[in-house]
Amino acid sequence: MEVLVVVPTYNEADNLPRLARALLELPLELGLLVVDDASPDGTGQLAEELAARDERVMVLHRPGKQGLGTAYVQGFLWGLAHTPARLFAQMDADFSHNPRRLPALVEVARRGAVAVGSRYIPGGGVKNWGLGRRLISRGGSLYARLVLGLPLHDVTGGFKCWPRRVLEDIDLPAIHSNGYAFQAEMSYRAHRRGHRLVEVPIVFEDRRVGQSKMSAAIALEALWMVWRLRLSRTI
Ligand SMILES: Nc1nc2c(ncn2[C@@H]2O[C@H](COP(=O)(O)OP(=O)(O)OP(=O)(O)O)[C@@H](O)[C@H]2O)c(=O)[nH]1
Ligand SMILES: [Mg+2]
Repeated sequence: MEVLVVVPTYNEADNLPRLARALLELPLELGLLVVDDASPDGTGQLAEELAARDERVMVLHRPGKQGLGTAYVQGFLWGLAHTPARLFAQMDADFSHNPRRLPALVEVARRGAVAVGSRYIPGGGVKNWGLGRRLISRGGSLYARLVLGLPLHDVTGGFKCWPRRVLEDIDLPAIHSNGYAFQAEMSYRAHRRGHRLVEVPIVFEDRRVGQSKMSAAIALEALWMVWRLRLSRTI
């Protein structure tokens, strides 16, 4: 296995089997690690069925919804300890991240850089987002880029591919942020440790029209989290 793809799931029964198929058909030597938080819709059971049918699929079950950040941290730590993968990818289960873009991310990570899927460079974009959400997301990334000095135009995206040695170097167990701040914190840690970050254009597709978890409270929290990262003495 060259690449371990870590996919956190919470109520993704409609998406997970299709996503697994799309990933396993790619011309990559990959493993798929599903990190499920006891999804009430039975996603965890579906993941077990996929794992029974294909040895490339693995499942971590957690007892309840604990957030996407800790799911990734646990998934990466498990993969580092239990697989020989040289690269570790992360992506959403809901097809917001097109599995067909994974090879492009892998290609960059093979050369030693952290590959960061980016909506805000030429060739990238978003579908199904209104102007308000676009402005908040783009503005938030610009703000975080300036405060943190990150060489990224998309700081909150979650479609990335990591070389093993970078994950081993950024003190994963020390990460406690969840949500949008988690994506920024991972990239910031890698950047601070001197690793190269390279953006790869992706088109992000929202699964739902209208319904967004983005709120004024989340946006304000993100503004503060960026400064918490910047002022941290241990990163
Ligand atoms: N294990 C785990 N996975 C989660 C949790 N929250 C979200 N996820 C998964 O993380 C990925 C991204 O979450 P989404 O809910 O799609 O987040 P989003 O794209 O900001 O919001 P949506 O508009 O609902 O798509 C998906 O694969 C989710 O199933 C969680 O608490 N635990
Ligand atoms: Mg989503």
